[in-house]
Amino acid sequence: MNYKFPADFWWGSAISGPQTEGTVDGDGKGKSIWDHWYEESPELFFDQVGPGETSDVYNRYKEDIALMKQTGHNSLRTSIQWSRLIPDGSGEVNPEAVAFYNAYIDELIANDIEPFLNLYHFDMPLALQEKGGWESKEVVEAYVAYARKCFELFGDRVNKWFTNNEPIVPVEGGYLYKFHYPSIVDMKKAVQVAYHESLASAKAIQAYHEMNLGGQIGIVLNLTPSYPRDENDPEDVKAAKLADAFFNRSFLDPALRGEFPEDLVELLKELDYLPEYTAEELEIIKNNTVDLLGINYYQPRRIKKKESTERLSDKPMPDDYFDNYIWPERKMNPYRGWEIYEKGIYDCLINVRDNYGNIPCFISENGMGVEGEGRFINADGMIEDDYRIEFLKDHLSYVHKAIEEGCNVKGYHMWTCMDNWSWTNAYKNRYGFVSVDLDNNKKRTIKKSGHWFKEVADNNGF
Ligand code: BGP
Repeated sequence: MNYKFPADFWWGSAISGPQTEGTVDGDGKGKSIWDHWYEESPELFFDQVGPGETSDVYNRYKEDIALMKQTGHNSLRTSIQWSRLIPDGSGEVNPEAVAFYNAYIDELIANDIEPFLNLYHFDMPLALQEKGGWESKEVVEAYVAYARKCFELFGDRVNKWFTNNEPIVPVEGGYLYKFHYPSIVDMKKAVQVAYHESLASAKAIQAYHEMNLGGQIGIVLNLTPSYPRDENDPEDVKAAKLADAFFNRSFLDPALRGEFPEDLVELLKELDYLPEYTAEELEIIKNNTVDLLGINYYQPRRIKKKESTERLSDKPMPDDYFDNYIWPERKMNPYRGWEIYEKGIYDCLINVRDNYGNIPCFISENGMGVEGEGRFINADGMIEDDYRIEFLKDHLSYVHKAIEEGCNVKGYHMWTCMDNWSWTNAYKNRYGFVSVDLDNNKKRTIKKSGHWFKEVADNNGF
């Protein structure tokens, strides 16, 4: 064996409530922004199926947990749907949701799969979006009450909590580049939203620690290491540093150090885009950093100084400060169109080791989306995804290298367990260890990578 991992390494995958549960008529779930957006504007999604049509874990969780077991999981991250547990976002708890999450958690534990629970995965309850969503302080307070409720209900058995998955994405998608609801372009609001997400996360951490439940609480950040075109060109380097501030340090610094990056704050001040904040809130952020960091890594950013005159908006945008460029040596995922750069995962881990106190972390998402994966089905009905096995080996070997060099890495979760519904792409890109046949009652079949992963987990290495 070439790569042996530390004892008790977390092997598994990540999923999210909104992408897997499905809507069940009469189960009391309220609407999230995604339910609403698909209903309101189906044309934006080319009439693809919406979040009601996910893989139906709500009804099939026992079968799916058995598949997790068969694919080597000793841990799984999923999220609670806020709009399922508290249909209006604040107020009454839905007893059917409590029964469902209790049964789901208990089934995971009975199968020796440790549940990691995330509180927010892009799914703002519609009733709260109508009050401004993350733009509003009232919503921050509603989120903290919801977080407390989750700790109270499930904190006796769940010991790994996450306040938010990829908080930069609702900022980018909802307020800058129009791929999430409310789909507007307004950097001042984007900054307020980002600030409130950090504040909400710190307040949830504070609440969790005050409750003394004995587990750990962290955040999941998607990190995109930003590489300058020319390391010897100070302007390229400056542009890459700013892209890093916008998209990585904007959340890494408050979550891990309790403060916001100085260069970003300076720039926002110049633009008159600082959010509304109080000294007391900054103190809460300062004193309530995470116990644990989840890193989602898919692809890097390749950055050069601003050369184009093209502007995405009349108002300031992050893109006014840098251009993206195509690295001539880049390797592309031929089945989806993202760059694959396995060394990026190592660079993320080294960054946490060197600049963020080497706090415990794990890879909380990493994976390869493939369009048209059906073409790789063999005569026995199994998808032979050798490309995914190669992808995993390449990334895991870099995770291993980081561990050997002293990084405090506790586990690796792939995105994702079963092929699932995704925000704007529905079922187009398949990521799972297990395929889901949409034409045959969503029949699940383990892919070759799922069998491979089981061996890796059983041997704690490969
Ligand atoms: C991450 C999200 C996931 C998932 C994944 C794959 O950013 O946390 O929810 O969707 O990306 O992306 P996509 O489904 O768009 O290919």
